[in-house]
Amino acid sequence: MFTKRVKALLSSAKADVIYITSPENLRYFSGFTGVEGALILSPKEQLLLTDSRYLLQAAEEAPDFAIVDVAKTKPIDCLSSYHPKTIAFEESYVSAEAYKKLCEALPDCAWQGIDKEILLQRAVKDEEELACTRKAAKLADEAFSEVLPMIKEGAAEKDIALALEWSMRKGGAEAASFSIICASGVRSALPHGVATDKKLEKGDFVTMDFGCFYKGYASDMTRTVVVGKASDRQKKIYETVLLAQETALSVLRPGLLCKEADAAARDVIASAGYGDCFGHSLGHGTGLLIHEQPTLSPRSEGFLTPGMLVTVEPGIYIENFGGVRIEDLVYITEQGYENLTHTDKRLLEL
Ligand SMILES: [Mn+2]
Repeated sequence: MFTKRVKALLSSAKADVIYITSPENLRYFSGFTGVEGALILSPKEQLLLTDSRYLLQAAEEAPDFAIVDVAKTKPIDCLSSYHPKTIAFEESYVSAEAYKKLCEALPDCAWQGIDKEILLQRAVKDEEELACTRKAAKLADEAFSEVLPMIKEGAAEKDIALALEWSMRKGGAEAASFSIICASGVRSALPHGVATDKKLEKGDFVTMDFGCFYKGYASDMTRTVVVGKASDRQKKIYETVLLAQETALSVLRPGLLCKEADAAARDVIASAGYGDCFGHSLGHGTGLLIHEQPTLSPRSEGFLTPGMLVTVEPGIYIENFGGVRIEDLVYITEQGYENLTHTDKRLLEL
């Protein structure tokens, strides 16, 4: 019996057989959460090939798939048994070495990438994926309010990052969705300043960018606070980023070009005089990976559709001074969007 997701992929692929090996796509198409295995999909059948470490788990997690022990049938022999003329595969995942071997084993076969089709399919989430993401976002919100009392002069960035991760994991997350960013003082000008031993000082901006995986789905949020009283310059930067973030949110709706969302935030930052201080794109999709389609950047070609998850995260970064980023994770609906991040965005002076 074909799963819905496999059916959709088979109808968009123009190959005789589809060969999938990345952990995220194994999981997406079959439900199997092991990190090594292969899916071989054809109009005839859907197979999950894996080794003895995972055979029982595979049968349990992927009940709609025929499970094949790779000790008995190697993926390459299985593929060749279809006598395919074309095989679709993940060209951005398969290593050059593995690709060479595949070509040598099946010299008359044409290999074509299927990454684009898969990313498009994964960009639109179903109810179950939304529910997992909603929970992951909630765990991040809860971690922030739990850790808030700790954010004060003398606390180490690393300890704050660890406390955020501890809280999310305690709440049921499998892991942090990336190396948690906690960057204070001049370090907050580093958009991806992973936490260090630096201690928070009076007057520091503190940018915390974090999230977790819940049942495989990532969340992502950022808040920036000030230790002690904010200066006028800090207030102006913060209010500009907040206005940019809220302006971008206000235009989100199905049909909007991804680059229009980016421009909405970028224009606010530029007209406040900080045009050179916002180097990254406005946001990205999330899902089984922390960065998925779509991308909200000035170069994006796509547009928003209901079911997409995107982050909205403008920032201003000033070398030798500091930076601010504010990020929410939102779900695109038929009418507009739903914000999955609920932590307040007014400037906190701690
Ligand atoms: Mn992000």
